[in-house]
Amino acid sequence: MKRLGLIGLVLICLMIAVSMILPVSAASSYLRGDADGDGKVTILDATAIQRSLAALPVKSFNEKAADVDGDGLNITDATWIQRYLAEFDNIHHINETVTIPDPTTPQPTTPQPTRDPYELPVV
Ligand SMILES: [Ca+2]
Ligand SMILES: [Ca+2]
Repeated sequence: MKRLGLIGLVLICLMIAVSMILPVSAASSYLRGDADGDGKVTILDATAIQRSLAALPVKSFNEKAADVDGDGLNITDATWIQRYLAEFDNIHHINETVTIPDPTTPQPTTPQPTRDPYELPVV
């Protein structure tokens, strides 16, 4: 019994040490269309959008996930989810995970071509 306690203590110390060494990413993700945040896209998500737009109480609401077409939250987002559920189309990639990058992590940049400032333009 005493030995198991010692092993548990060593494992806890090891987990703490690893968590301190490994960088922690602040990146987060959500499921596009999962407006109520229950981990799946259902008709309840379209209903949550409709309720939110009507200023009715919504238990849980993720506006980023609800705005499936990226133009701001409106009734069209509920329609896109209904179309997806009816297997009509899915042009906005509903039910796909969207990862928000950590804003403190530098993003790779595309090198810009350098141009000679004294170069004459090609006519
Ligand atoms: Ca949902
Ligand atoms: Ca929208």
